[in-house]
Amino acid sequence: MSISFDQHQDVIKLLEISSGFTSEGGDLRFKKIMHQLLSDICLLIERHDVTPEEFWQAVNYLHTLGGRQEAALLAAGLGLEHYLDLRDDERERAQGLAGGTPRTIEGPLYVANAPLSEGFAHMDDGADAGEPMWLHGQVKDADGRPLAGAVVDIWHANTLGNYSFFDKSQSDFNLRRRVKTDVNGRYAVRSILPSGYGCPPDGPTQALLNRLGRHGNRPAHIHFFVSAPGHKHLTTQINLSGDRYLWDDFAFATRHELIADPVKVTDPAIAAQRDLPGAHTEVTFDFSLYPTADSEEQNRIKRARALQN
Ligand code: MBD
Ligand code: FE
Repeated sequence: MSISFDQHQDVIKLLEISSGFTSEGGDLRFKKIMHQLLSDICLLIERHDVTPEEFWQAVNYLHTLGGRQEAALLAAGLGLEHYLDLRDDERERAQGLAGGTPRTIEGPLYVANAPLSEGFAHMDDGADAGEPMWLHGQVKDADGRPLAGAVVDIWHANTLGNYSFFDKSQSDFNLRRRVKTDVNGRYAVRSILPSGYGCPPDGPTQALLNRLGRHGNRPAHIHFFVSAPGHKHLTTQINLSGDRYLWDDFAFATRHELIADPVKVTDPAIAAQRDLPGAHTEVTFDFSLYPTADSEEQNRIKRARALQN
């Protein structure tokens, strides 16, 4: 062939019609994006000489991925969610709005409207005999002043790496709480030390990762949304030092500034002060929130989540 297939007049015409370029209605930006997507798929099929069998295998894969509600999990595992973070970081740098605690991916396992309390919350229902964890810290503004009344929305896995709601063996909102910071900008929770997450071994995400020769594991981590009026909404996580996957996270969420060091506390006086039965692990993490550029206080982007009703 002297002429590349994607330059073929019939293909050009086909993609223009299928993307709606020759139709009146619809959305022009969406048409352009679909045109690019379809052109790229055709080019990929040509370049790699994708067989019809391979093509229909991919289509069936999408059916399975949707059926298992793993599309957002795959987006994390392929690094696309982290890529969006890199773009947000770059945009903030370019606009001179960078600063504060770094963002990192939300992941696919958030559930909205966890119980809200003032200053302190007990996050675990007691069903998991994990290592007791005292997680606490302070929320500050860009000048280092404590932010009272900030909402710290926390979610994490149990000792098996599973999250309530998605794991139906756990009680509703287990290991999910929202805490409002006190007058000194402080939050504190009693919980259990989480274990790292692993993709469902029989699921489509892990199947794809296997074919890439990759694992589907994350280090032990704790998720946060931190928000306060007039400040940028922060989506972040802390990853716990000492975990073998700390720098080998399949979802690329670890950042140097977001590593927390769990500390063993054996002093009975401290345990008593915290109303804990005894020895426990303390995790301390402070947040720095920067002002928002727009007047909206809730400027968090709505994202794809597993259907939760
Ligand atoms: C998780 O717990 C998680 O945080 C991400 C990003 C992906 C899968 C499971
Ligand atoms: Fe997670």
